[in-house]
Amino acid sequence: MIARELISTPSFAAEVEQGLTSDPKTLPSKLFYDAAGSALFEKITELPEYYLTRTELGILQRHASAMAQAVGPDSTIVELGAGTAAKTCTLLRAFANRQMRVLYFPVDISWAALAEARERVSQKVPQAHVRPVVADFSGGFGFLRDLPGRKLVLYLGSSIGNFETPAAVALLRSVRNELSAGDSLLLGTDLAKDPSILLPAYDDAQGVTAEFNKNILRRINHDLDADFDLDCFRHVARWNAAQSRMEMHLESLEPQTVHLRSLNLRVKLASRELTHTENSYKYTLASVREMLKASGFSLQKSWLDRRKWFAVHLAQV
Ligand code: AVJ
Repeated sequence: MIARELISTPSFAAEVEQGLTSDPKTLPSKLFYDAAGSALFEKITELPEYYLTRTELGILQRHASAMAQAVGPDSTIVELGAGTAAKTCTLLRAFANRQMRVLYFPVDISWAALAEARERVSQKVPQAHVRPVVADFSGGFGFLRDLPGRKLVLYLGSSIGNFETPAAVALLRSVRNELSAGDSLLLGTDLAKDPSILLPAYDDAQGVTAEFNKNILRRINHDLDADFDLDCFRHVARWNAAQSRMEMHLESLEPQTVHLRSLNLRVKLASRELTHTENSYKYTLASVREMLKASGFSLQKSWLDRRKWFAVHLAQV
């Protein structure tokens, strides 16, 4: 595996300190994904209310060969935030069925997830050559330049939705800047829909999403020797219509002071005070087209499920 040094990445401690001393308080959503958080997210993807993963998988299954045809032969497939590559096998198989050479570079911050991805792909699509890359996006996308051939970059799961538009455009633009004419991007985005569908997807009956949200406090307790009492917080999911995004917050249930010993920091929280932990933007075809255009891509085709809940877009450099 290829490992990258991430000198410019602010540390977990620095990001937590920055967020908890801001007004309003925030904790960046990327901090969710320690081993426990990643396992909880996997559980979320299987919840009845969380339609995103299975809807995107349905789109990929139904349209994989059309996608492979639109992309054309002999592409090197690079997946950003590949995780365990559960959804990607369908697509890789469609490429393999068209007798194209399939070279697959899953990129992720988690070495363990990549090991699983490699295992899964070699079992399900034996024709594929898998080359895992350990990298964090805050280190840039320079690794794309080193990869051989015409490239198809996959960015699935509406992961882009965690970024506010300027940051999303900056991310896509820095991907674009490492690509050349003829390369393409396959982007998965959740779509705006009735809040009666969105709210339960981010506040499920079993409380898995609440646990996922609170796990960030557990992680801070563990990694920064802090004393958050998880029972003194409530998971809050909100639809922000003006910004077209779902938000997650942690609401303090009482006035309290938390001690983060490793940072020598005491954080005061008022009763009902919210700490913002995640944005999850919900797009329209027009807003995706706009975002891609601003990033130097041109939207070629969008595939949607029947209910128009999710979309997978092919864009050209
Ligand atoms: C992994 C960012 C796509 O925003 O839906 C799931 C994360 N947060 N439930 C999303 C998440 C709450 C997820 N993404």
